[in-house]
Amino acid sequence: MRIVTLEEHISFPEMTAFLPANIQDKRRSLGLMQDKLADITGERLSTIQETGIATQVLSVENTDVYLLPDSLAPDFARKYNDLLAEKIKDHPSSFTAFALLPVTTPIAAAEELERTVKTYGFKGAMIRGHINGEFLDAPKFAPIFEKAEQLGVPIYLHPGIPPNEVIDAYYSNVGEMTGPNDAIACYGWGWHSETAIHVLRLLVAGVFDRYPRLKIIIGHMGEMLPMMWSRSNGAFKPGNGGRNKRTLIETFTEQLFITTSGIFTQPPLQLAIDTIGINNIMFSIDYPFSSNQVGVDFLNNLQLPADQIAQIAHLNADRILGLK
Ligand code: GRE
Ligand code: ZN
Repeated sequence: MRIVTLEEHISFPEMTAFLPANIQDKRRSLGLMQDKLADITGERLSTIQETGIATQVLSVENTDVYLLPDSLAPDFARKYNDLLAEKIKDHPSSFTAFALLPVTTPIAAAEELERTVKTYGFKGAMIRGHINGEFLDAPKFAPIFEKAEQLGVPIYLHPGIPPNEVIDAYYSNVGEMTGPNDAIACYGWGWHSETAIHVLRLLVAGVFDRYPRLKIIIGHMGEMLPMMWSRSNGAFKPGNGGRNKRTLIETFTEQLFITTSGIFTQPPLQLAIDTIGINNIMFSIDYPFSSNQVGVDFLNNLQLPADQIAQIAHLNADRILGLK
């Protein structure tokens, strides 16, 4: 069976040299798995071949580009995307990518999206979390959505490290489990609730209505939104204070897509099928934070009809990313 995965991360240490010294000190990477994040043709390629994955879409794991001044961010993103394209060029069927965008300079970000899609065949872009405390519903980010819609490529919204104010208010004074990089703030909970809030902001700000062909992808089995589906649908109904013209269910079933990244049990997948629907769910792993083997074992052991498994494994990704 053809398998495509969409939330697979890279980070190249050689790019750190392009950050000014004062900014290198401000990096807030989780600092995990540097060697695996940098690797393309070693364990990454061998395990995708062993597990029978046809194509992985790679994306940058850090938010260093957010730290740069406007004069440097666009060039840094171009260099990163060029390096990524160079490193995967000998394995065109195994690897493609979501672009890194200089989101703090939205016009340049839109140009970089277009350049990477047209030059390298990248499949869209990944944006990580809030952008220095701002969310993508802020009007200044409109050029990115306009360009994504025009090019017909999705934006993958990945969690990012929380703002300092949130860390102080929510994630401090809990013993060892404290600070910006820990499980409660990030990969155990905080990331996922923040990403759900980010998507709900896009809904109530009317962003999906303004860009009706825009496609947003989120990972981690829908970042808890399927669990809250009917309650949130009632709470955010048109006219209840938001600018959205359509209901949450109408909007998300047309324009929001989720992946299985990092969540490999069937009950939350079944919930996602029963809410956002089988057309909107795509298999992903979250390599190297989850292993290719664990992810593919989950897929191969799913107790679902074969046509649903094919949709999750590749048919939806092929359609949404224009892979075939
Ligand atoms: C992720 O990309 O989802 C991720 C990290 C770091 C730790 C865990 C994790 O970037 O799921
Ligand atoms: Zn991830």
